Amino acid sequence: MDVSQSAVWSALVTHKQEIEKLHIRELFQQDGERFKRFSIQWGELLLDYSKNRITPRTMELLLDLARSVELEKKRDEMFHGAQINSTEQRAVLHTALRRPPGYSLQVDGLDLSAEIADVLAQMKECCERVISGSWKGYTGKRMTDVVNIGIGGSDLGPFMVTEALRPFAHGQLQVHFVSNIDGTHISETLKKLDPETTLFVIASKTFTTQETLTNAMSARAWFLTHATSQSHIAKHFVAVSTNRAKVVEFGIDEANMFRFWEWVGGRYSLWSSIGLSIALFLGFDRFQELLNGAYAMDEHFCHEPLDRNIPVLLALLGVWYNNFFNVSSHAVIPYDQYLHRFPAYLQQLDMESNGKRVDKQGQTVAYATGPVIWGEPGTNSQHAFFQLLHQSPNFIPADFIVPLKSQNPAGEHHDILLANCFAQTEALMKGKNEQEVRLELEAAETEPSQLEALLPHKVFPGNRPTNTLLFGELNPFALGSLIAIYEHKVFVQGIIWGVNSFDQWGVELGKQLAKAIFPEIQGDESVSSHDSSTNALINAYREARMKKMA
Ligand code: G6Q
Repeated sequence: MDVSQSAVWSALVTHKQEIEKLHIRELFQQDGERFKRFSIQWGELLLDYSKNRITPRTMELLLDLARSVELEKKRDEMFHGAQINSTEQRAVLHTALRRPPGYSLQVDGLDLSAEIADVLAQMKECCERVISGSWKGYTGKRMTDVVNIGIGGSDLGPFMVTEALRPFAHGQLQVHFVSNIDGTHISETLKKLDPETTLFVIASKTFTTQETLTNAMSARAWFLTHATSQSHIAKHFVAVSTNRAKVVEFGIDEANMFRFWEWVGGRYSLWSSIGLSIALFLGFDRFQELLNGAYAMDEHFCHEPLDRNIPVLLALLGVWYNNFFNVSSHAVIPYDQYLHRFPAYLQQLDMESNGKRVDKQGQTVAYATGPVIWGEPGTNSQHAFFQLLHQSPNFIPADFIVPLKSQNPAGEHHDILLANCFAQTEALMKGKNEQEVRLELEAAETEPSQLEALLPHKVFPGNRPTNTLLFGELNPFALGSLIAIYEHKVFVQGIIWGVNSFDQWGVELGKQLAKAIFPEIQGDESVSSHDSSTNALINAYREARMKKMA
C-alpha cells in the first residue's frame, strides 16, 4: 500500500497548507507551555523539539501516520529476529548485541545470547592482554598502536566512537584507522608506526572488500619487510569477520579471529566485534558502557508510548519536512569537538539505509525518501555554512547536539560554546523582521538611502526548525544512547517510507564497473569500449601512467 495515498497522508498535506503561514515565534507567544508540551526528559538527556513548525494537531496527525504503518508491530518484529531485510533474507539484530546476557532468541539454529556472550568474552580477554602488555610482539615488546583496517560500516562507527570518547581512553594504546584505497592513507599511517609494537585489526564482514584487503596486504608486506618471518604475523594481525575461510586464506590465525553474524548489518556493526578497536582503545568496560547506553535507548524505543518516544518523534519531524515541505536535506550540528565525525557517521547510517527509490515490494515510490545528511561541529560551522541556514530561500531543519559538561573545562570556553548553540537555535527560529531591522538601523543613525538599501539584506525570515539534544556529558553510556536514537530514527522513517533500510544495492554498480576498468587501465591498448567521456578519462590516465613508467 502506497503510504502517500492514505487518508492520514492527505490530512497532513491539508494540514501543512493550513499551518504554512504560522511562524514558530508566534506559536511561542500564544502558548506559554510550548516548551513543556514539545520536550522530553529521558534520564540526563533532554530533547527539545518545540522550535519546530508544528502544532499539537501536527503531532497528532504524524503519530496517526506512524500507527497507520503499524510501526510498533514492525519494531517488535525487528527486535524478535524476523527476516525484515527482505532482499538479503536476513534478520536485523544489532539490538541483540547490546542486550544483557541470558535472554532466549534463536536465529539460524543458534542461541544468540550465548553466541554473543562468547565473542564478548573473547574480546575482553584480548583487550586485557593487549592493554596489560602480556600480548607481546615478535621482539617481545608490548603493543603501543592499533590500526583498524576496514571501510564503510567497518570503519565509520569505530572511528567516530574512538574520536568521541578520547577522554575515556586508558592511554596505553594509540588507535589509527585506515579505510581509503588511496595509498596515501596507509602510507601516512605506517610512517608513524613501529612494526614491533603495532597490532593490525583487519575488520571486514565479508573479508572480500577490495579496499580493505588491498590495505591489509600492504600492511602485511610492510610488516614482513621488518619482521621477515611469516610466523610473526599471528602476533600482529587479528581479524574481525563473518568469513572464516577468507580470514584463514589471508594468513591470519583462526584463534585471532573475532566472529560476528550475517544479521549484523555493516553500518550497524560497531556493537559487534567490529567494535574491537573501540574496546582496545577504551578498555572493555567502557565498551560495555557504550552497549549499555544503547540498550537503555532500545528499552525506551520499545516501551515508551509513541508520543513520548524520542526516536519516533525525531523520525516523524523528519518526515514532516521531507515529505510535506519538500525539504531534502537535514543538518546535524554537534556542539562538541569530540563529535567531529558524528555527521559523517550519520551520513552512512541514514543515507545508505533510506536512500532508496523502490519500496519493499519493488514498486517505485512516489515520494521523497532519505534526505541528504550533513554537518560539522559548532561553532566552526557558524563561520562557514550557517549563512545559508539563516537566509537561503528554503529552510533546512537541523539537530543541535550538545553536552552540558565539557571534558575540557578551560576558562569560559564551554559557556561561550553553549551561548552560541542556544543563540543559533533562537536566531533560526525567531529571525529578525523588517521592522526590527529598521529600528536597529535607525538607532545606529544609518543614512535613510543606505538604510533602505541595506534593509532586505539584514532581514532573517526565521521560522527555521531545529531540535536540540542536550545531555549531561559525552561519556560511553550517553554516546551509546545517542547512536541508538539515530539508528531507531532511521528505522522508523524506513517503515513509514516502506523501504528496506537494511540493504545497500546502490553501492554495487560502481564496484562492478571499477572491476572492469581496472584491467583496462593496466592494459597496453587504448580503450574505446565505453562512452567517449569515460574512454577519454581512462586513456588520459593510461598515458600519464605509461609516461611515468617509461
Ligand atoms: C554497510 C555496508 C558497507 C560495508 C563496507 C565494508 O552497511 O554494508 O559500508 O560495511 O562495504 O564491508 P566489509 O565489512 O564486508 O568489508
